[in-house]
Amino acid sequence: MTQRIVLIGAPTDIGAGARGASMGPEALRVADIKPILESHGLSVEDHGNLAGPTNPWLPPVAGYRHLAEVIEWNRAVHDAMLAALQAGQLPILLGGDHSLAVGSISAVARHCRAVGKKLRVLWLDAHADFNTSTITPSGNLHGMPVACLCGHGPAELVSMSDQVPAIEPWNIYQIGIRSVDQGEKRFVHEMGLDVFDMRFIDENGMRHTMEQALLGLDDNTHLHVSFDVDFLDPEIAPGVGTLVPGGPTYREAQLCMEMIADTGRLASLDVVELNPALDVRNKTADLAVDLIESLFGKSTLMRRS
Ligand code: EXY
Ligand code: MN
Ligand code: MN
Ligand code: MN
Repeated sequence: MTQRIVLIGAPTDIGAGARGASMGPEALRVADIKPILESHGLSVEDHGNLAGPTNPWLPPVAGYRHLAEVIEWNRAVHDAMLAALQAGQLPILLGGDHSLAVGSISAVARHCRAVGKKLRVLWLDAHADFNTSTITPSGNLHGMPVACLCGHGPAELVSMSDQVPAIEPWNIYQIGIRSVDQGEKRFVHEMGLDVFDMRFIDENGMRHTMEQALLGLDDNTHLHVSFDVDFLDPEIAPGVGTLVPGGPTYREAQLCMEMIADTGRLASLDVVELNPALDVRNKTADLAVDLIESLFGKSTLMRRS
């Protein structure tokens, strides 16, 4: 059966520390995300952009910046993702900043419980995104979505799925991590998250890393990928708000995507933190689309089965 992909734009930078990720959905469209996926025989529908509050660009209050607006955007994302999943489609969230993963993954988790599927989340990121209001250095909610999904955060975000926590920490595998704040690090260990940081990737290679992260998937697993574009090395992906040196190279990132594609289990995707205001001639958007192509099996065309 042909996978029916739905593109859902969420043009906001409401949870970020720099302005510009609000232009991410359009940059991905300009990079031809739809025709390129269609060229591989996939069916792709573009549902356009969700609407939500503008960014008032205010300082944090009680450890959160723009909490009310982040909640509103996440409700819209949750509802759109859930509707697509219920219609049997494969939703791709075009962010927007990474705070939107709360709504996205809350919907995915809700759907998995409704249909009796196991959920595995691969979190591709330079950051652990595991801060809370008391340990955050910035108040920016894009640094907190994983903690929220694991039950630690503001009530409205923590309870967006049908159950609290929305997901268990052992169902999340973080890959590419290389910037974690002091208190955040302690909390990640306390919660027992599986983190394949850059040190692990340097020592073991991307192949072994992905073999570990994909271990035990079966026919009844829904695989969700949350792809923060700052996962990639800044040398190849300058168009993000939080550049952290020492990320995966082009080939390492390709292999990561190809190995996910090989599982045949990918069922939903977030593409977040692309910041066209900081990009160079849409280079990072083009790269993101190139990697998404691999995620949907581009390279398998070149191999004998
Ligand atoms: N850990 C830092 C903070 O919480 O402010 C930086 C977070 C950046 C989050 C980016 C998008 O993944
Ligand atoms: Mn439709
Ligand atoms: Mn992130
Ligand atoms: Mn990040």
